[in-house]
Amino acid sequence: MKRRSFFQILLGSSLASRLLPSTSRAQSAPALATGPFTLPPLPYAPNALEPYIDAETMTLHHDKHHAAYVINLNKAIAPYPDLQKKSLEELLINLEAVPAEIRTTVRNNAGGHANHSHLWKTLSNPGKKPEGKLAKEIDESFGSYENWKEGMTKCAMGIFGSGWAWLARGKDGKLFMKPYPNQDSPLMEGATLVYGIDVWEHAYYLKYRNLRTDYVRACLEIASL
Ligand code: MN3
Repeated sequence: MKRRSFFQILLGSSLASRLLPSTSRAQSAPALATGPFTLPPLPYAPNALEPYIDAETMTLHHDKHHAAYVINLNKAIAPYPDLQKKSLEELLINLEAVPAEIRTTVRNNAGGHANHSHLWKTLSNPGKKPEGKLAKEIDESFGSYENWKEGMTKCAMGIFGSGWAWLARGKDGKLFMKPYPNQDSPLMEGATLVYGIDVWEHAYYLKYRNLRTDYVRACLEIASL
């Protein structure tokens, strides 16, 4: 077969449609854009946190897992224009206002979107210890930054299955550490997020396998409060 005729056949085949860029595919790909919520870009390259977090895990975690929370949240609220006007905080603090048939979906996916959006912004390599007021508050609340890290490790290691350990600021203005199951978020209690450790296996299993403690300690090394 001559080269030219091979390409003519290829171009007419479904294989070609998968290999070649297509306008219609490019337009249909970002399902993310079909709702009020969008996936924030990672604020650094996927390998920026190595060796603590490997590039493959970071890419999958952001581009697939976080993206799925955004897509599923947009899908769930698509039939509800009133919900589309709400912020993540507004949705999560008043889940009773969300229709029962989508309440769990909104809880999981709005929580997932909020938790991950905050997480990416609070990681850097090397990590950045808190300064000023927050540093003082951590010392006052937990004794020292090192004590806080130990507390977060215990909190994260006490979670059975998937969830998060959060440092958050309660409505009373005080810092607290607390474990949350699944994608539940301190935002559900009207607290604000300070620093979270994602202990879902998708966050570490490629690199750390079953060694959750090593992963949790790595997260605390790259914490950027
Ligand atoms: Mn995650």
